[in-house]
Amino acid sequence: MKLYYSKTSPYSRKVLIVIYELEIVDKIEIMPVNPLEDPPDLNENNPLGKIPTLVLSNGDSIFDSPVIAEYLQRHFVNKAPLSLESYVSQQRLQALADGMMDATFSLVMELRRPEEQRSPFWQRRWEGAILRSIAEFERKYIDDARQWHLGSIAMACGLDYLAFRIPENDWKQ
Ligand SMILES: N[C@@H](CCC(=O)N[C@@H](CS)C(=O)NCC(=O)O)C(=O)O
Repeated sequence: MKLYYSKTSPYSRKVLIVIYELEIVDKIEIMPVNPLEDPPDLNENNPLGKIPTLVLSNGDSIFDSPVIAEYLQRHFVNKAPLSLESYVSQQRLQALADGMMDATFSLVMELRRPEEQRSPFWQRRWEGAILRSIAEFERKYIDDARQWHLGSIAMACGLDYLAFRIPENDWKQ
């Protein structure tokens, strides 16, 4: 299997942590790419041109990161299924964390544009989504932070990405 990946992508990082947690790092070839350079082999495997993208040995490709993470867990580990409530709770946390990554990524890209091309409306919306997500992590998911599952891994990656890209947010406060 081959994983298109970048060190600075929080979604790729989430998948890489799952790979380490499952102890399958020797089964996956990690292919560092910059999706913004439009690498043709990435685009062939994922029409969206996004990372992470996983390519299986039969040539099939899998995206996006929640689907890859679930595929790896189910393919490599034969665990008893979670109750519906636990599954939905973990998936909800992952969706919230991924959404916070989306808002952070969009904000970072917006801040790289010349000032006169930026949209104050969208900046405010993304900042609002980030702040509300952090509040929800603290209010609802603080106990999840003490156990490893897909939701808590996503939460850790989202918060660390925010600290990396927008340090002035200072979420630890
Ligand atoms: N929902 C996707 C998001 C993936 C994503 O947006 N990745 C970014 C890198 S952090 C990317 O490849 N961006 C390229 C682009 O937007 O063209 C996932 O969870 O995998």
